[in-house]
Amino acid sequence: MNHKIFALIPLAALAFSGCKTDDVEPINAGKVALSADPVTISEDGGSSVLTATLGSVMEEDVVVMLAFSGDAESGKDFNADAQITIPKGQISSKITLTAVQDTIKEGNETIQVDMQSVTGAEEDGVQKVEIVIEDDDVPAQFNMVINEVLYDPSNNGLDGDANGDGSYSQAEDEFVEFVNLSSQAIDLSGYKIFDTENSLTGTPNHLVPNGTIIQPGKAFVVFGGGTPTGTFGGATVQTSTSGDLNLNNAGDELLFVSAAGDTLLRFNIEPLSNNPNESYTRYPDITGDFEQHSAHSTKLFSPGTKVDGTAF
Ligand SMILES: [Ca+2]
Ligand SMILES: [Ca+2]
Ligand SMILES: [Ca+2]
Ligand SMILES: [Ca+2]
Repeated sequence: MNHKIFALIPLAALAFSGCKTDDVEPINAGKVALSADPVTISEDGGSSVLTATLGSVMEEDVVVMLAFSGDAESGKDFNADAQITIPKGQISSKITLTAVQDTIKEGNETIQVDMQSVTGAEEDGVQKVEIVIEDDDVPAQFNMVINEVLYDPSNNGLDGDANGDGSYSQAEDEFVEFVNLSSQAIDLSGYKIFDTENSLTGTPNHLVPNGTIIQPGKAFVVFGGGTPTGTFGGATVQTSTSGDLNLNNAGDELLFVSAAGDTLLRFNIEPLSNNPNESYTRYPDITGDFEQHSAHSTKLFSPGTKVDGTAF
């Protein structure tokens, strides 16, 4: 039947060559989104790049007017243009927001950036970003986020082998991913992770070893156990000191507690208890709400990296 195969190949090739990529309009064509990077900056010379990105290029300039709110004041605590212009034919444009140094002990301050108006395109839903200015006149404040949690690794073959050690284990492949949002390194020595059961007994599921320092913007991943194998985006990777994070698929809570005993972060699994066989991740990373990982990726999880696989 070889002749049939030979007959089919040219037809398939013709079909592909006749299909231009610009035949298909993206669903966000004519819409503009806003992002900020990084989302935490130091008062001491820090800056963040605000980017307006179109879903498709436009034939006229697109002008995005920004509105700043929050407890940081424009012109006093930071400086930024209130306008981003995307020239016609370009997909995006950016401005830089810069922190203003002072000697006032005001604590960390927050800037909310919203789109006040858009000319030449349409705001893609509600676009807003939040930027924190870290005061360098007071001791560094804790500023980490839980970005991804896998409490229900898939038991289908090795689909759930999140720690990459070549075997699936419900207890070992569970993980939690943190990101240090601070512009300063943080020493997590003696910090603890508890689930609900262990918080009652006082024995942590994980006691962070001495000397665990997470650099600014970098990720920290704790697996239940096993032998984590891979690069994990260069994240600091540990396995739980108890051998089990023991995150139940329903009705459990994960607590992140400082060495001094203060509960700093909580992740409540209950609202997300639908046995997804994949992780829940913030989307967009860091700033978004928790969503199932595969909604935004071909992967079921991304320990140590952003959803798209790039490093923090
Ligand atoms: Ca200062
Ligand atoms: Ca200050
Ligand atoms: Ca494994
Ligand atoms: Ca991730």
